[in-house]
Amino acid sequence: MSNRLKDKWALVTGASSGFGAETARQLAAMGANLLLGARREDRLGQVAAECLERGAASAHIHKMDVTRTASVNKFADWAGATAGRVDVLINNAGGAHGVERVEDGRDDDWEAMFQSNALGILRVTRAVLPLMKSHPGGIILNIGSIAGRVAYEGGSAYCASKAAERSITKSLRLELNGTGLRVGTIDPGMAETEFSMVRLKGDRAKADAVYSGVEPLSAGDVAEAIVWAANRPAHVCIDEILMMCTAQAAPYKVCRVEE
Ligand code: NDP
Ligand code: 8X3
Repeated sequence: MSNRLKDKWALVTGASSGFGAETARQLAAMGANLLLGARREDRLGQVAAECLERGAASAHIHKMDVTRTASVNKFADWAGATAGRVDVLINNAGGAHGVERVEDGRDDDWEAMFQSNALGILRVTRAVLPLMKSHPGGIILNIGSIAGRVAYEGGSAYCASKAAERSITKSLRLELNGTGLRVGTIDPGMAETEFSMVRLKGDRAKADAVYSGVEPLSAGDVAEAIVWAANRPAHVCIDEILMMCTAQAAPYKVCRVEE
């Protein structure tokens, strides 16, 4: 496979764990330069060190919170000063908070999901686009979810925030037509990361139960799809990838084999 990512500048949000961290490691193995952001700076530092071991051309970190415009703008200014350009933007930061039905839903959970999963993508893209526009062939990949396509009970706000991601991706694809920039969405089903610990507010037993009796996607599986899409030639745009583990046919249809 041709390596079109060597020496390219890739910016990954939510690079401190899960898909983002693994995407950074796989981009590193392709020889990319990395600009990594998230709220946990210590974890970003660990990921950056691993990236350098794996062959990254360079790895730079900066604390950022996608729910805050000032933080995102500062991050983009830092990216501009560090790299001068961005070739690959991976809008990955986000997650789910809670599994309550609408009648029991909490405002702070709903707001957190819309702030990160929908508005975060808008903020980061707005701030980073000036670093991409004069470089045709660049690519923006947003991380959506099966939840953005198929709603399920207890998922109302998360599903809606990921449906918003899908619409944002489509609008951007239209708006950037003619610039040579590509836009796509990678939409995984259940994958074992810190996602369920965050969603279930640190309840280890409940988080483990999500993956019980099933081999879910791993962060590595999803990162492979992200890096594959980013590594296509400049005239090829992967608009969307929907991927689930074999045992999952829908958010609510998972075949579990209990021992
Ligand atoms: P993780 O919890 O392992 O990773 C989430 C990442 O997002 C962390 O690096 C976290 O960093 C970062 N993040 C969260 N909120 C913010 C914020 N406000 N500002 C900056 N960074 C933030 O989960 P995943 O890797 O699984 O999730 C990554 C994306 O994939 C999310 O958008 C999620 O919705 C989506 N997804 C997950 C699936 C799954 O089953 N795991 C399936 C489909 C989609 P930090 O806490 O340090 O800020
Ligand atoms: C995460 C996958 O099925 O928990 O986006 O919504 S699911």
